[in-house]
Amino acid sequence: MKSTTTLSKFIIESERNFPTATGEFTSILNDVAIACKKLSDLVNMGALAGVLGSAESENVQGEQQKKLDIISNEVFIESIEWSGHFAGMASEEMQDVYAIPKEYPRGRYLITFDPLDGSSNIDVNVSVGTIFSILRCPDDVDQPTAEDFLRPGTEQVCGGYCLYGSSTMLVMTTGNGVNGFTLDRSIGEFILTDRDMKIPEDTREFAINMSNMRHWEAPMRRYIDELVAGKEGVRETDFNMRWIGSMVADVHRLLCRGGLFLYPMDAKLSAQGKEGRLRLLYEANPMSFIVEQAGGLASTGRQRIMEVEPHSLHQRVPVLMGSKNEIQRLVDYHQE
Ligand code: AHM
Ligand code: MG
Repeated sequence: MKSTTTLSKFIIESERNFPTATGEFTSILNDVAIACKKLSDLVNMGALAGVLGSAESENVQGEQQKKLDIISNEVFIESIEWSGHFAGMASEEMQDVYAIPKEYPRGRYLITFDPLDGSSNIDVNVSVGTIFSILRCPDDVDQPTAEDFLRPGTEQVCGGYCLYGSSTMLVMTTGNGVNGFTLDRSIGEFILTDRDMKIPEDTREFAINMSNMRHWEAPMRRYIDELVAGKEGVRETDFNMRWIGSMVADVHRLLCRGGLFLYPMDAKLSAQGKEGRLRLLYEANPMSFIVEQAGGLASTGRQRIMEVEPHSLHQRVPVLMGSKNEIQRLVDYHQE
């Protein structure tokens, strides 16, 4: 019989390489995995679970919330708050830091998450995902405030996402490469299917919302103009474009076969007082951690994303990530 590696086995075996490891991380990731399994089930049931449609409410960022945004947030919190591993949490769906209820012990870690990213896709049966980032809580802090979460992405101890696509996949890094696990529904376990994922350094595929083109800055327009010009242009190659509109699905594609995921700064965003479209702490940072660990690059155009010093919980940043050589070229255009 073919032997399989479950997520738990993989983490336990990885922890054995670190003599000081306490096993706490195995437990944390198991809880996160359980949350993702529950969300996978809800997303999969769709209309049958009565979870589709608008919640008729707005989140802290003034965006329409879906019923499933709110339910996912509750499911995620409820799955991990009791464990004693976390000192606090922050989510896209909550304005302030979520304090661990008094009845549960407080732990040494902080987690930020987007429980259901790309949720505008949910009602049309297109892939969505969960994104999470784990930080160590400062030793002297018992009741973390927003300040304690404002740390650059380089301090993350784990970054991951779960993609609810044609299959459900959990992809994560703890700083030793990137591994992908596919949910085997017959036994309810995530199985290691994609060991040490690597992003090809070159690519002929990019993902961007082209409808914003007229608002982009000059370096971005130049770069995309050159790609779109194809064989007849300066690049002398035809490029292909894909845009799912779910960051998790678009980034997963580039992790599997190379590519670029671009949500640059634009004039429309700055007119709205925004510093980008995607959120730094629970979207850009964990995805950058994964992309870098898989050999890619992740930049705002002017700075490595993971080195951005956060100033607020729901801060946004421009995101340019993916295959190394193309992102480097785009960053060079920004510097010229
Ligand atoms: P959300 O967190 O409200 O779901 O928004 C994030 C999503 C990303 O998944 C996706 O890449 C982006 O928004 C798409 O934006 P747009 O609709 O502007 O193309
Ligand atoms: Mg999101």
